[in-house]
Amino acid sequence: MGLNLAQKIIKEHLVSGEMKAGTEISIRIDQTLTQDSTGTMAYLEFEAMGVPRVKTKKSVAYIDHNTLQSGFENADDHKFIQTVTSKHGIYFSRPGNGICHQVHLERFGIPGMTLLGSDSHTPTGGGIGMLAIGAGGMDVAVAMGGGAYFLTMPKVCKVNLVGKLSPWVAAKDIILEVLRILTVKGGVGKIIEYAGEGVKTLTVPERATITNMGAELGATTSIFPSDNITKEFLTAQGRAEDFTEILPDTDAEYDEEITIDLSRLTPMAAKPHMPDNVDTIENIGAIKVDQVAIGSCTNSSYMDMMKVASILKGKTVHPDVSLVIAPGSKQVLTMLAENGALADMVAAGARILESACGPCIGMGQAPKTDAISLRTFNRNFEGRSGTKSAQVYLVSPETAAASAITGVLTDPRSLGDAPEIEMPKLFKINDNMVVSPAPENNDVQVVRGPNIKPFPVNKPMSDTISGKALIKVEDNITTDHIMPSNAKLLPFRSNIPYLSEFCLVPCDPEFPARAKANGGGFIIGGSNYGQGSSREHAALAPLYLGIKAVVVKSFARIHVANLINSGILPLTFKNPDDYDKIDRDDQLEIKDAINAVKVGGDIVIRNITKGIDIVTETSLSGRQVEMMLAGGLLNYTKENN
Ligand code: MIC
Ligand code: SF4
Repeated sequence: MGLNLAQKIIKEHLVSGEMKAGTEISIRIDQTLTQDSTGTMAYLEFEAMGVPRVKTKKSVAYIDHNTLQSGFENADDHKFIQTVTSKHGIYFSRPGNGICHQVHLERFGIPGMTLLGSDSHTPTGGGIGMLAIGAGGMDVAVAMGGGAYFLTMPKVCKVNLVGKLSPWVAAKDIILEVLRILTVKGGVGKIIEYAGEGVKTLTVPERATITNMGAELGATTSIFPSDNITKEFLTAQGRAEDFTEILPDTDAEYDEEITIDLSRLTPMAAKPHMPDNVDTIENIGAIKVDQVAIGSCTNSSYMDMMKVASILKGKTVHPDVSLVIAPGSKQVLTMLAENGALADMVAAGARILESACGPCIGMGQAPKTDAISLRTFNRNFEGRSGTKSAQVYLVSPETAAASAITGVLTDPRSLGDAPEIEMPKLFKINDNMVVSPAPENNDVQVVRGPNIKPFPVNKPMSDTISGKALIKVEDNITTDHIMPSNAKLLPFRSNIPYLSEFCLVPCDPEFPARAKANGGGFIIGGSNYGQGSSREHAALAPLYLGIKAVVVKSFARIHVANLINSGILPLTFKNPDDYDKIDRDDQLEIKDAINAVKVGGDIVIRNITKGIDIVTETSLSGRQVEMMLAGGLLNYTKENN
């Protein structure tokens, strides 16, 4: 039987397990990336593991999230990361060099390699045929130390692309269509592998837009083949030697398959407040727009920016619209500056932001009350923009730029002929903002500012787990709900005690106080609990508040791994309707928990308040059982060294 692309790379990197969907495997990690808002914690954890030097082929630390510097905290974190990475053999991409995923794709990603990143959009690397996976900081720390990455062997879902996109229809519209079909939980436990004739019509930046936003499907990762188009891209990046062709076998088998006819797609948008709430621009109609934001790791490539510049050239942004643009990297920004496209943007009235995440994670540019904000980003969760009442629509750069001029949601096809933007034969290459690490056995002093506080470490699991149901939340709760991120909170990513005061506050402002007053307890949730980001803070803050178990209908992949890494017991209702049998403040108890976790399968929760038993289950691997009993990955690693 032939292998698909994902299986080929996994096979090449397999350390343990069998490539059987649903079973635990572990793979060797070639490269890692971190960004600053998860990186501080990841490097504190790496230090706690006591490994002197990274063992990967290449590890890079990016500074791209926390760049507002409204106080000393961000700058302190940057210095900590710069010094700790230098000491331990990690490359440091300075603030201003660009968004981690964009820069990594341009400068470091290598087809066929594995990449583990402490950011959920790490699968951007799938655009050049990498097996690129997002994970919590602790897993990335382990990988940097040479440890394998453990995951559940995913099913592989083939997305067969046929035909060719019509003018003005973009890669963003393809991934929005996939999201419309599969939904935000449709990718859980799967790798999305793109195949078919349509693949050959897509450039690397277009492929990267699609694999990037595959994170919104909940998928383990997404991947495109590494073919001639990949070769051209790497050659234009001066990295022809990094190219290898990686194609699926002609008789490759897949667990699932869907087909998308590119020629039938039209411009689309994800409506508030979920990336899968997709409709066509035509159906949504010409709603009035207050803000347009172009950039983020999804749509900030040179090609995207050139399209935007050509739409804006000679025009003026509508007086009722604020247009902000953040080119994805220093490379992109330099090229736009040199060829005059930046001048076209500025002349049209665009407000240019630095090459960083910026408004995507609420770091500035919060829209006005009740604003309609069009964004080329990947997430439109309620409140993520920094304004709770804002209505965020996710659109392509073409739709965004067209609407910025007209002031209403505009189908770019109404603009006439689409611009012909050529892929550059040679990108502008200048890696002077990447600092190489100090040599081995250096005496670099790691600089720690006062905001860097110790992170919480759990205790070994107790045999009786009891406490109140401290909160009960709905389906599709995101990590932005569990551990919000915005301009006020992001500076505190290395200060869990402070952050915990905001844990789950968007769902219930009293939750942190209630959790503390009760000495911790349980969280009750619906399906796809913890979707979105990779931030382990969404597990560490609950840990700090004394949360012992999270009981839900289903979990998102990275979050459940982060809970286990923190020693918080993840349980799913055996019968999803039992969700109705627990109310907030009910007193719950699990007896004989150690044995139950060891044996696996059913775990009974006694609802003492209601006098009933509720059957839940865990699907922990042998290693995860050990981790739970030890009180998390750090304790487990120490015990096993
Ligand atoms: C995001 O897009 O939500 C983030 C901010 O990049 C996160 C990482 C973080 O919370 O720091 C992610 O996607 O993992
Ligand atoms: Fe940054 Fe936004 Fe991409 Fe997250 S999704 S890495 S915040 S640009």
